[in-house]
Amino acid sequence: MSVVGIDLGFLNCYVAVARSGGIETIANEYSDRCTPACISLGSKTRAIGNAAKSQIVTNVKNTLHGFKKMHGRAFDDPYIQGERVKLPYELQKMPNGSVGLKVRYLDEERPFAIEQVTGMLLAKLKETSESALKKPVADCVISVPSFFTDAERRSVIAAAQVAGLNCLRLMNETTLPLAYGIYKQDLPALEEKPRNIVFVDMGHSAYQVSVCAFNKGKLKILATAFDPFLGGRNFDEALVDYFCGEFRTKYKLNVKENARALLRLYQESEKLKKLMSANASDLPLNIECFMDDLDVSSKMNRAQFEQLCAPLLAKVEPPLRTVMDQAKLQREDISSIEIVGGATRIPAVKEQITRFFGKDISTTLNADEAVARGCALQCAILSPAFKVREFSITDVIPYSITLRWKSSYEEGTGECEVFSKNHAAPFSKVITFHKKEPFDLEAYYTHPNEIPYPEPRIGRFAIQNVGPQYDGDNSKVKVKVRVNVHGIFSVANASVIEKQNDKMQVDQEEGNHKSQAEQPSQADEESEQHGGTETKGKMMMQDKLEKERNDAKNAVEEYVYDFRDKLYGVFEKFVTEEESSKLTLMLEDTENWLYEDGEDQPKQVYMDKLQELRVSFFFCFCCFFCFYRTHIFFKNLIIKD
Ligand code: ATP
Ligand code: K
Ligand code: MG
Repeated sequence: MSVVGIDLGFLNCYVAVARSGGIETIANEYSDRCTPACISLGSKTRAIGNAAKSQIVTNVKNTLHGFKKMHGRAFDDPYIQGERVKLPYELQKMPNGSVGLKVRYLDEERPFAIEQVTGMLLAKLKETSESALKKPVADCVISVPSFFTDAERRSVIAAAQVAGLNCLRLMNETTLPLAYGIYKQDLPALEEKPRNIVFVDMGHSAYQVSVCAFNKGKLKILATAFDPFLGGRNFDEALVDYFCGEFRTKYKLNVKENARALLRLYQESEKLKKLMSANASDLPLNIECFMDDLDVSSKMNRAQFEQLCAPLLAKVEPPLRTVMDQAKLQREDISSIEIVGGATRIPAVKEQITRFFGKDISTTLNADEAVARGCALQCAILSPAFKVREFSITDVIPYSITLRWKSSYEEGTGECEVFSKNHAAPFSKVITFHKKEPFDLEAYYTHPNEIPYPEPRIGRFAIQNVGPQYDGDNSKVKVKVRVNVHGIFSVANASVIEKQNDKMQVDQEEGNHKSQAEQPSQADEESEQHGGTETKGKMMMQDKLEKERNDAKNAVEEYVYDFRDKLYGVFEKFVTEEESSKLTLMLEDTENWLYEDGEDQPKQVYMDKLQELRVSFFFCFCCFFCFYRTHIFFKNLIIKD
């Protein structure tokens, strides 16, 4: 089993692996630890990462970048429409309403789904890790912004599948404190007051902060806050707008009409921005043969830059205030402030943070690599093959989630908030309903204007096979809802409690839980995190292993059912009859195996089986997307040269 952590950045991606007893950020074939999130397609070739970045200006319309936040969004989404007018490549509406990135590849115009695009990028990062580890890689942990909603998270997981990666956990970028805490020897003991640290990450596209409480062997995120629309790119844009204005009067050029010139201006502005971080004096901007064979030049200094970016700098403080309010902490409760992310290198950004907290900020963590390292550590913790110091991580749910229900027969409709904002995660809750007939549950983000996403609805779940009790009374229906390790909400299962069992059930509950739920709007709570307390240590470890083994087995079973559904459903038209019967046979074999030889196997065996299924599934998925003879593309993707 591999231990790989991937920082899937808007601009820059990093991969960290566990190797020779430590976590290491690894370099790609260009000896570069940073792989640009960039894909360039040509009539015969496909370049990803560094090679693609160098083609941004030469292969303008077919070089994809800046797509991270397109995940899970419809083409009509206001964010997508806003990006569309600024991007050098085209976007188009896919048949299912999602967004397609249109390029010319293998002499054919075609749109790629965002899962395919990120899938290509992830496949590249997978390759990089494979050549470092010198073995195949499947398991990994991938980072996502903490503000990603369900749809966005699901889409990233699908992209990982396209790349042949098994994402063990989507890790919030704000959980990077793991990279900090696991090595700290001087953390307060469990019974002592925790040490509170604020983490700030400003990357190219987003700004995220978290407050984290540390004790020995554990970290708990207390709150997160963010501005999903503030990052280095906004500072670049401010510079670009300024120079466009200047070049219009000085040279009579309309830069925004020329995609190539605009891209060059973006690149030079970014360089200038970085130089200004180190140097406060006047710095030149020169671009040769910019437009109409004209060389252009200008200059800027840090003071001017800060003035230009004043509206952006004013956005640094609000999330800091929010996160402190939500954690209910005063500034003096904070031991230190750790910053990561490229854009925190802007001196004025640092000043805003320092001023707010009234103390100096620390840079204990590597600003570029901490997220990838945190992911790799998480992957190591999840891997039974790796010995990592027990470390318990409690993350938070960034938005409150509400459940609504109705049934046609009863008048009963209602709603309740099942997870409050900043509730611990992952987490399961059991909610009890009193019903005589099947009913529907709909999950929503409680406050639509809190989420940076246009659709508050998460999903609809039908609770079936509910009837009255033998005496006509309501049945007691227990529904388990959860936010899983990926930060994704689901209704995990539902069960009807038969009347004769009622008493027993209640007794058990009273023994186990603090409160007993009778009202539909109340919930028993049941923590899912594995704790780090010494007393329970060993047994819990055994339980954990057994649970993982069972989960792995269930995963195979579920996959078989799901696959079969799709094979006779969405994939049906796209898979040949011959392939279909081959796959059917394989699914049958797997199912039989589960009841016979596969009944009691180690976890790894189930995981391998799952991987086998995934590869076949991937094949179908490819056929599914192959409306227009795109076989060749997918061959490129799966067969390594
Ligand atoms: P995101 O976290 O939004 O997905 P990312 O992880 O790809 O994006 P980072 O690699 O953390 O982003 O940061 C990239 C940004 O940091 C770019 O805007 C880059 O110009 C900026 N940056 C890097 N170094 C400096 C510097 N020395 N001064 C100013 N800005 C810098
Ligand atoms: K990054
Ligand atoms: Mg980042």
